[in-house]
Amino acid sequence: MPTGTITGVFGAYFHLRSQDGFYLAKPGGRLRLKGTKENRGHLLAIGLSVEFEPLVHTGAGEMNAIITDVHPPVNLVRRSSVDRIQTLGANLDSVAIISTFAEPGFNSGFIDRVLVEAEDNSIPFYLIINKYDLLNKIPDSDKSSMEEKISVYESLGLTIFRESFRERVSPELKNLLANKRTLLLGQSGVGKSTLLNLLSGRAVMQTQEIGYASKGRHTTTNPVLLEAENNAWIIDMPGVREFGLLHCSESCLRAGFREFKDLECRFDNCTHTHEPGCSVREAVEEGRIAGFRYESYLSIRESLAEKYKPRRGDYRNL
Ligand SMILES: Nc1nc2c(ncn2[C@@H]2O[C@H](COP(=O)(O)OP(=O)(O)OP(=O)(O)O)[C@@H](O)[C@H]2O)c(=O)[nH]1
Ligand SMILES: [Mg+2]
Ligand SMILES: [Zn+2]
Repeated sequence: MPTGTITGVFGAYFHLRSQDGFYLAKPGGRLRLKGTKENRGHLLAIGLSVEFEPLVHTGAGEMNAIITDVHPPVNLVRRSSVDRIQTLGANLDSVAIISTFAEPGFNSGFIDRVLVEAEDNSIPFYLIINKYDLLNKIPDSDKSSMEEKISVYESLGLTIFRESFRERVSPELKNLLANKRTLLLGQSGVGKSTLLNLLSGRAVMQTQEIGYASKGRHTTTNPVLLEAENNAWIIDMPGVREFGLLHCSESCLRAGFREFKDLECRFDNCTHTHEPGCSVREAVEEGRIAGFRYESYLSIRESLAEKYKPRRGDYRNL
C-alpha cells in the first residue's frame, strides 16, 4: 500500500502528499470505527504518515484515495478541552511559538502552556516575537514589562527571534527553519501566514488585518503543511485561542517549568502550592523564579482539575 503524509485537513477530507503526487482522501471504514462521532475528524491530523489506497475512475477534483492505516507518530502536539482532544501537528522537528508586542498583545500565559506541551513531547521549540515595527506605538511601561518577560524566557534557555514579518525574515530564523518540519503556533493575527508567504516568495496563504481576526474570525481556517524555501516544511493553522492541557499529568506540568527542575522541596510530591519547605515558593518570594511564570503554573494546575475524559479513538488506543 502506498504511503503519504497528511498535508491538509478539510473537515472529513484530507490532502495527502505521496511520492507520486497529491490526493484528496477520506478515512476508510476501519479507521472510522476507531473514532467516535466527536473526534472522528481529529483522529487524523496534519503531519501524520498514513497508508492509502488510490482510487481509479474518479474525475478531477474528486476524492481519489482512501486512508487505510496510520503509522504511529514520532511525536504529537495536542491540546484538549473536557470533551475533546485535538492533534495540532505530528512528526515535528520543532515548534515555533509566535507572539507579538502589539496587535494582538503579548500573551505569556499562552506561551507557558505551549512550552509545557512541547517539553513533554521533547520537541525543540523557540520563541518568535513578531511585529517589532510596532514597538514605538506602545507605552514605555508596557514595553519594559514585556521585555522583562522575554528576558525571563531567554534565561530559561529559549532562543528568541525579534522579527517584523511585514518586512523580512531574519537570516537566522530562515536558517533554523531550513530542512525541518516546523509547527507555527500562535494566536490569531500574530503573522503565521505572513511568515509562510514570505518564505514561499508568493501569497500561498491569505492574510488579514487584525481587526478582522479580533471579531472572532480566523483568517486561516484549515491547517496546512506546505513546502517553502530551503526545504522548510511549515505547518500553518488557524490561530489558537485556548491551549487546554487537560491531557497532561501533574508531572508533565512540573516538567514544563524548567526553573523548578533543580529545586528540591521537603516532599518529593510537592505541588508547590501550600506545602511547608517548598523551595519553589521560596524561590518565587526571593525573586529567583519570575512571579508571572509561577502564576501560570498555578493557573494551568487549577485547570487540570477538570480532567479530560479519554474517548475511544484517541491516539493512545491506536
Ligand atoms: N505591523 C506589522 N504587521 C504585520 C507583521 N506581520 C504580519 N502583520 C499583519 O498582521 C495581520 C495578520 O497576519 P496573518 O499572517 O494573517 O496572521 P495569522 O497568524 O496567520 O492569523 P490567523 O490565520 O487568523 O491565525 C496581517 O494584516 C499582516 O499583514 C509585522 O511584522 N508588522
Ligand atoms: Mg493565518
Ligand atoms: Zn514545592
